[in-house]
Amino acid sequence: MLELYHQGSSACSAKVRFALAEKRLEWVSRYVDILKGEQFDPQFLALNPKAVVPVLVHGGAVIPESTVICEYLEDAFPEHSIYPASPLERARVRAWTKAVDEELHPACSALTYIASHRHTILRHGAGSFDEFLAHGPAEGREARTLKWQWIRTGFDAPGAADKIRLYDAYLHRMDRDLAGREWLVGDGFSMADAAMAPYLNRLAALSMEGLWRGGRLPRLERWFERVRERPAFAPALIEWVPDDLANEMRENGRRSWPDVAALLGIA
Ligand SMILES: N[C@@H](CCC(=O)N[C@@H](CS)C(=O)NCC(=O)O)C(=O)O
Repeated sequence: MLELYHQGSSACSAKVRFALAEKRLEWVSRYVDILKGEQFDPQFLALNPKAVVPVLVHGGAVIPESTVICEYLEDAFPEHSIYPASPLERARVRAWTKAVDEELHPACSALTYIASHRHTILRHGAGSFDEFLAHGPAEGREARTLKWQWIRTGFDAPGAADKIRLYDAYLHRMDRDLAGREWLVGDGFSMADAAMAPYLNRLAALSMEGLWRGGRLPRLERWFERVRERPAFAPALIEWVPDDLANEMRENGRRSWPDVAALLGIA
């Protein structure tokens, strides 16, 4: 049995759900509400001391890290492959997934917390976050401290503007790489597309499609339309987000858009 510890709006969780759906694999949901602090429950910390989702449990074996999980799924269930066959194209897919893990995901966390999640967490009462920052394990501490600054101070947090510029730089890079092609690597949909899709979807969920619409990044706009048309897209990326959270992200994002647009010089 495949069990996935995940959360609706988490981009890393969405990536794994997308891979599972494209590979037509059945899985059991273990929902962890990270906006209410459920990632700090001792049972979850025993699975992942970093206190982040997703975590896959397969036959009792615990596998953290979204990219590692997707590679594991491909190795363990080669049918309906989402990695290209050629070594060079596989390397190109990995270059995208590495960039997501190292740069794009932290930039996305910053924007999401600053533009929306901070309001949700502060409304729920930030007690468990405070407590966990004081007593949590060393693993993941740096990321938690940063997150706390985003929650407390929003756009004024140190480095926030650089993270938003970095996010935008990735959108430009995708648009450039999509010149003359439909998918990011090779001739067909691959894990590179599955890895990037949640980050476009996040911006759409935050009412920030102006980052690519209106002729700004037309190849990226068409790519995202193709991704959205895939049967796996809505079940994996849309339907797990609770309605109240989706509404909150849309409205909070709309209010934050003028700050983001001004920062990036979008009229
Ligand atoms: N490198 C990890 C990052 C995981 C991560 O940052 N997960 C976020 C959601 S996308 C999380 O659980 N955050 C918990 C929190 O905000 O406290 C992966 O790819 O799985």
